[in-house]
Amino acid sequence: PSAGSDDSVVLERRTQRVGPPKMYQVVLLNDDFTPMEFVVFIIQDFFGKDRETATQIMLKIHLEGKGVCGVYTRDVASTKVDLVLQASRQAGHPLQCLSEPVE
Ligand code: NFA
Repeated sequence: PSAGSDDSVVLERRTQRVGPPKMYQVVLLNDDFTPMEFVVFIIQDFFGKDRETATQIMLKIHLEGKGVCGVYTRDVASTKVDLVLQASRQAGHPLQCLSEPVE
């Protein structure tokens, strides 16, 4: 750590990072209340899937309890989670969304 002119602490990476960044999968969880059509809409709009693929993912979540909607770098995954939760609450649905490291 080194002090900047404003005394704020700056952390510098001193090792070279080699290889791809750690990836995070964004997962939707099943619940008894969110309409299937709303989940399909979310998967299409926020994860860029076509209607058929979105429907397959929604049904997997419905039947198995959870399903991966996409895999992204940490910040993008975190933003997807925030946007999905915001849209779901705004629509009055309890849909749960989270991100977790791949592997
Ligand atoms: N289980 C919900 C229903 O029967 C549908 C659903 C699917 C909800 C996937 C959340 C995630 N209406």
